[in-house]
Amino acid sequence: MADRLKIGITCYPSLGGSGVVATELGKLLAEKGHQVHFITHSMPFRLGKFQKNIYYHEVEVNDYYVFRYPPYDLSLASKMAQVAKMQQLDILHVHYAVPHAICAFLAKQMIGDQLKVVTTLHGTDITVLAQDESLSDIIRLGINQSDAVTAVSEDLIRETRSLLAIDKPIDLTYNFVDKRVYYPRDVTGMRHDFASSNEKILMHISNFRPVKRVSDVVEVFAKVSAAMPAKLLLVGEGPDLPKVQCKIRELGLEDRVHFLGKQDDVAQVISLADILLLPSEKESFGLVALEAMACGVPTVGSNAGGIPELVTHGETGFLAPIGDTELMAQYCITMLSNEALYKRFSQACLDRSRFRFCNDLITQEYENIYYRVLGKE
Ligand code: GMT
Repeated sequence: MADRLKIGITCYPSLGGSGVVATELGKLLAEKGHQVHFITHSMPFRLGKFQKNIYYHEVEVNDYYVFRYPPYDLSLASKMAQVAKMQQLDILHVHYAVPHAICAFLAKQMIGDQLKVVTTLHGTDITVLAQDESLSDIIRLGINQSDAVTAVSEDLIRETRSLLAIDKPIDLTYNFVDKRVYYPRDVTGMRHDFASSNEKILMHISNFRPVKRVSDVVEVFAKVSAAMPAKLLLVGEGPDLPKVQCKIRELGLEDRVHFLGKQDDVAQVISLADILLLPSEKESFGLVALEAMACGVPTVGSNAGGIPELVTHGETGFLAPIGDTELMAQYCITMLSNEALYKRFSQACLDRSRFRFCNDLITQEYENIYYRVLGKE
């Protein structure tokens, strides 16, 4: 049995994919016998029930009256150092360069070189923030001072190198799904609540930020539903929701679209769909497409960022240039009007998710990185 480690994890506890990946990874590491300490400003939303080997340390921000802005980053760095010292952490694994890699760097200055820092880049820290000149130098510092850096796609590794001129090796660690949670669920009964038996279900799940191009989802759906009976299920909420509601009204689609709001049981909800739509402008990986894939649901979307590394065009879904809603709709119609073809895609989704993106494999990849930086290979 390899060494059991003490690992601190910091992430945005309430934020989409990166928070999910960080939390699920922590749970899996704890199951394997490592001691995992979450150091975050609130309880990670996917942490769930009590589990052996998992600890939560809340970062409290000092609101001293001379501070114009409460110094969250300094409180986090101090808390990381405190927990590292008290619990004798081996590793601080931070998700997102800003501010977490910088805080970990500060914590390491307080603790000493025996504390190793692993930083995972998830996307917008690079694709958006690294383009802001006021932040690029500090992001570069956080990356260069980490003992290991991982990114969730080859595309994100390339972007990090080109935007920040980073030479340091960056490990590829794809997003993953827990195969005990993500598998095709039997939702026959529930499906009738949303669509009749001759209707296909298209679905989109996101935080409705502009980068997700949810208006394209509506355009694709309008074209598909003009060709065959279909319903659209929209899951999640966010800044673009009012604009999307407006577009649905403009196109007269109100009676064919259901808004489900935020949902926790993604595996159950996604199993309702025939196709997941992901037409994003930027997407470093696209965890939701993997969640769909693991439930046997193919994706039709854009070829942005890391999506093509996940969705194999013509095998587990179809990808089109960003904004090409005509082509995306054609792809949906092709798949949905040929049952044999659809079954082949659905099976390929199950095989690929289990083979390349399963929890055992990716957890092992992270563990190998921890052992490497600790010199315990
Ligand atoms: O996609 C979002 O808006 C949430 C964002 C996040 O920071 O949680 O997701 C990013 O990280 C996920 C986990 O690695 C990736 O699967 C998403 O593709 C990535 N989002 C973007 O790059 C826009």
